[in-house]
Amino acid sequence: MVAKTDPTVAAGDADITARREAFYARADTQHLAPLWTRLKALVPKLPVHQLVPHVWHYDDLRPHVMESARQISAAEAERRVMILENPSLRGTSQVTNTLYAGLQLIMPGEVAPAHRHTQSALRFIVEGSGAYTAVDGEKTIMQPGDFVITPSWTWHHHGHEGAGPMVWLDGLDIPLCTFFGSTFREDHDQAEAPVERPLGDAMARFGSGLLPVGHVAKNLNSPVFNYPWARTREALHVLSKAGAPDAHTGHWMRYVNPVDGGWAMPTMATMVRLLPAGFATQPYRSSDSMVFTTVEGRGELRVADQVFALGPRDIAVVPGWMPYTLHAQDDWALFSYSDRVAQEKLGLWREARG
Ligand code: GTQ
Repeated sequence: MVAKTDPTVAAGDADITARREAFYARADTQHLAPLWTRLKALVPKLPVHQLVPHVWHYDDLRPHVMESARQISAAEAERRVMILENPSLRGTSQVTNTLYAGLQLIMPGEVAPAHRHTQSALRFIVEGSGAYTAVDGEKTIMQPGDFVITPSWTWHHHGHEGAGPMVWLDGLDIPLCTFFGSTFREDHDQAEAPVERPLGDAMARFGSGLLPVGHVAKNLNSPVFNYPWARTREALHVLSKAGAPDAHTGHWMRYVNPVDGGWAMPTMATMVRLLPAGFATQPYRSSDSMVFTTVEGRGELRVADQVFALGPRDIAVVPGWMPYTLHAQDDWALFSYSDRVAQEKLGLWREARG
């Protein structure tokens, strides 16, 4: 039954605001607040966030990244990284609400010392060759376009036995771990953690269309921890000849954990797409804010009413639920990462075409 008289109105409209404010003040002394003044903001119809779309052109970043090596060694810095901050989140080390992005530089002969942390890290190699990362007892030599995984709580260090500077994009779920209050780190007692298996061991065991019989997963990540660009590129080009690209997303593939067919990492979705020269996508949006980088080719990214030209090694961030389109000038290969895996596991992820 609906009450015939509303006691809040019965006292007289003129007093109502003052009476409520006085009530809020009394409740406030007990660290209590009314929901109804905040409900629409707390539970909005559509995602509300401060993020803005942005593009970092590698040519503009590179001099600063290179200068970092003249300012500090990898050993002293522990990780010599220039952080990419969303322009609306300056000072937070966030590229999105849940993700971090940075450009890490290592010079020949340097070692970035071994540590481990609960945050998961991905590396997407931007330039150079000959550097390695050692993860959980195995080294891998990195090449531009390779996607490399550092699972949560695994020992890792980086080194460079080749020539010339080596730069990669670091993607970590740092803000997500901070939000959950689940951030832990530990330093190894040696700069280089023990390497126990030969180069290529993980690829042979897990990345060759085979799995060791009786294999039991060690953690929630793909045991293939380096997905080399040469193989990814070949796959994209072969499939692009076999059929038309998806109208909204292009030829879009995800990096897969061969053990269970799921995502390669437990919090971050890593994907790669090829857009044939001249192809333009129809608008697409999803609830995961996404970081993009161009591997090869160039094109135009439109987000809301902004237009960004993206060339090789440029990095972009597209806020969740903002429609975007991609228009390829030449065959355009784009890597991306987002928190889609975490959103899917929590039943939150949405997408819309058009
Ligand atoms: O390479 O372990 O960009 O721990 C930030 C934190 C890289 C790393 C980053 C890290 C690392």
